[in-house]
Amino acid sequence: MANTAAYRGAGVYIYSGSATLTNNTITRNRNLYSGSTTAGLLIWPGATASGKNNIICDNSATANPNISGTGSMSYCNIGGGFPGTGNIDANPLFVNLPGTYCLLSQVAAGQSQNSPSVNTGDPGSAMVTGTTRTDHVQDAGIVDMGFHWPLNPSTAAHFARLMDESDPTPQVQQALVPTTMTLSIGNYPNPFNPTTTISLVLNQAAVVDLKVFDLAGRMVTGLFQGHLEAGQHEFQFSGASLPAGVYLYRADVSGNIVTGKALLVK
Ligand SMILES: [Ca+2]
Repeated sequence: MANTAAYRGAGVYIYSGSATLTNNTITRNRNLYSGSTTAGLLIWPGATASGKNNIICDNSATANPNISGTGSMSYCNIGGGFPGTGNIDANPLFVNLPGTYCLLSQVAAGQSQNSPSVNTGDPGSAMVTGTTRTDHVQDAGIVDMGFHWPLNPSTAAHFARLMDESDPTPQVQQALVPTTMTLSIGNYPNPFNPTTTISLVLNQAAVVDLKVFDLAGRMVTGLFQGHLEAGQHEFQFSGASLPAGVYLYRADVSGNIVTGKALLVK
């Protein structure tokens, strides 16, 4: 999968519970949000993941681009490395062809060398139906890491369209965020000196990033970053050490932006 996200976990974002990932290729995911973390596989605190035979490489984010969180991975190729039996950190040598991509370079398919992810999956894993080869031949021997494409190239092209998000617009994680998000934000008192309370009301749980900026667009302070349950939440903003003037606060609520103005008088 290759996607963009406005916030975190552009590829896979495991928000709660426990997930198992086997034979996935998670690559070329990008986070466009400044300061974002982990574009490949993000395992949120409290959630867990286990998996094997995955390729998680070449994702792009400010920090921990490929994976972060608590997980048990084995026989995976993970950029930057990850502890676990059989894990490697190596260029997977993808071969991209029209209609498909992220096939593994394989001598058997005519390439000059084998990808390090060929025949290095878990030797105890059952063989996956499908191919990682450019010549559309069923995987054989020890299972290869990564996604196995359908043997029929026309079907593979269909999968490519499903999985390749070429739209550069940041995407909200639709599968994980209910579709109807309603929210409101405000502050009181306003005008204020020296402290005001910013109130954010959510109708559902969300990942929130609340910051304050001056009129020149410079960030003054970050007030909150993390998960919030549905309901009303209050944050104190102190202007004690700031010059009088207008300050803008901005909350990114799982990709939805709300803003407000606070006037500091002295
Ligand atoms: Ca193999």
